[in-house]
Amino acid sequence: MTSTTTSPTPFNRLLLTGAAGGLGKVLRETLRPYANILRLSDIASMDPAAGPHEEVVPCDLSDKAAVHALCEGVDAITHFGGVSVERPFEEILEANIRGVFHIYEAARQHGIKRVIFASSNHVIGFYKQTEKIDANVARRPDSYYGLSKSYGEDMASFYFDRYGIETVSIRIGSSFPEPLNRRMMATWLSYRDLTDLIERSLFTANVGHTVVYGASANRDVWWDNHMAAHLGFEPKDSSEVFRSKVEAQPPYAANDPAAIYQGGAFCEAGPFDD
Ligand code: NAI
Ligand code: 15L
Repeated sequence: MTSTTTSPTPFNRLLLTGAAGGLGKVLRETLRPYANILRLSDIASMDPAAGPHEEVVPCDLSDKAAVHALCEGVDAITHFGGVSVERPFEEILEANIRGVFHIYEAARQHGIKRVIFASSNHVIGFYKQTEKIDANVARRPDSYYGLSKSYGEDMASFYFDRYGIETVSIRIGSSFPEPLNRRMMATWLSYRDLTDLIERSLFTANVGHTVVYGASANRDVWWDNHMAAHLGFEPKDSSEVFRSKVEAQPPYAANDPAAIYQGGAFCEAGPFDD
């Protein structure tokens, strides 16, 4: 695969799903330079459109016709909407599994050629924290949620091979203002590094389907991004500045999944039907 990073000429209309969520609120601001019009969508209510560069289009991702209408006139999609934690399978099925299918079908029908998919470290959550893995390892989902992200990555791969729709699937670690616990010292992704990674994912040519891990330049490294070297992602921030604050928390018990597995507590969430 040959790639060149082009200077970011803004898209005319960029869709951001999940715009009312934690990351969506951040990206609503930071993605502004990348589009003449940012189309913001969520099932939840959000602040009304602030200016002529924004459009708010409410949508339930599980509604195929609504997603088709949502994607009309769009040039690229940053797909961050969906259930973002472990939940009963039926909830994950509607928002994440049907939702990602609806996004790709709409992309195909509307001729949209670039998708950024908010995947997650939970597609590989059952790897041990002592292992260093790249994007070629077999996935080891740790939850129904992780399974849905794994399915989303397969959907991205299929729609590239079959229809030439390019995707960067970002296996986001933990993207919050700061790491919230000891595990997140390794998985933390600053908002600045997330935005830089999305910019590269939007504007690098010939990405095919690229899988990239989204972590800042933290001291402890579980993920090797050599398979995504063409994106040129070099994180600037590090969780190290939060170490003394985080390590003031009590240590994990030796058998706590948060101390053993990359996916931490997701490895023991649920089941919900018992
Ligand atoms: P969040 O839960 O704050 O935001 C997700 C948004 O999706 C919410 O506003 C929610 O209303 C919306 N949503 C849920 N079901 C929907 C449906 N059926 N139709 C339309 N919208 C729906 O999550 P956050 O942290 O902002 O994450 C954004 C994305 O990034 C999610 O896809 C999440 O899985 C992914 N991600 C986030 C990580 C993080 O550390 N923040 C780590 C790994 C992945
Ligand atoms: C995720 O995929 C979740 O969306 C987020 O809320 C965090 O739990 C994050 O992973 C994490 O692993 O810390």
